[in-house]
Amino acid sequence: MATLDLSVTVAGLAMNTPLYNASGVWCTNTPQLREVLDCPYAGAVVTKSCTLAHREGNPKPRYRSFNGVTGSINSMGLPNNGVMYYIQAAQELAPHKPYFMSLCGLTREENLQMLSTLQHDVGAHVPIAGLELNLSCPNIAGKPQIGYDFDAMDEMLRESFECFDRLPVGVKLPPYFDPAHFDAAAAVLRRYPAIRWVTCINSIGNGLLVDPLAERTLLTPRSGLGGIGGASIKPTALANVWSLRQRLPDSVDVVGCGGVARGVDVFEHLLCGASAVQIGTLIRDRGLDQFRVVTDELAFIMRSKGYTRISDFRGTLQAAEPEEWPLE
Ligand code: RRO
Repeated sequence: MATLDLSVTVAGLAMNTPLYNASGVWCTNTPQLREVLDCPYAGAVVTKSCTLAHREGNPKPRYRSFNGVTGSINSMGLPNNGVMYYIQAAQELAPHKPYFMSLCGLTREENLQMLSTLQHDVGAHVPIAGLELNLSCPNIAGKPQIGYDFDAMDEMLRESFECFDRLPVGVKLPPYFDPAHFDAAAAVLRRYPAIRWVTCINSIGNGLLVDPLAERTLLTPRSGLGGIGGASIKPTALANVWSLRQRLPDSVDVVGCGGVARGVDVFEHLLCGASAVQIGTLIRDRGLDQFRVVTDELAFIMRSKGYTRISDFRGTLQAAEPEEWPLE
């Protein structure tokens, strides 16, 4: 049997498999980051989005899954250990695979301060592979998602690249639901050739889950509103991966995120043009061994189709054949 090559690159950084954790899942502290780094079926790790200072986040309950891995809702509220913690974690862990830091300052000044620290105060020996600017946290009261305000996003990126240029940078985008918004987001992103990847998508913001027996919301913070993840968001995630892949130059990788419960979901993300695929709800609810399960399923699909490497099928999605007698 031909050996399979599952290796990919994101921003030119080599990964032995296309899978890694979604930011926020299994990546808040050093032991969790170490576990992802030690997992042979994860090709990289990305940290929990961080702020300048440690944050406790929103009151609990702030995370619930529903129907197995069909869905999750969270209003974590950016609980994290602060930017210095994740810089030190990189140093301590000495990762042998890409270690991405996710940044999500509460204000513009906070983002610029974190970037300035990373630009000037972190030695070249600290093994951070790249930075992801989270433009799409849905869960902070009074802080709208910047990815939905194209002027603010443009301004944020302009200021960020004015003060930071020493590592590859990517952005985490919110889901878009209209082709005009894919166009507008891509137009902003194309203005910044330094952007090396976009991760699509963050959770679908401000869903509401109701416990009909208790007649209460499932979550406590923000009247129960929270970001929706899990299998039910796959169609939106795939639409975003595909649409941004079509609109961005080849120098920008698209990292898929959203709706991965099985290997076939990863296969679909890759067909839509993803360079790598992150897993959130499944790992959060069922554990890191799911990287192995999903990889085995992806490998089975590739073998059965005669593919030996990801580039054999990545981005090759075709339109449905027109039907002579459509059923609908
Ligand atoms: O911490 C959170 O509440 C959170 C963040 Br920063 C994010 O980007 N996406 C999400 O679903 N939750």
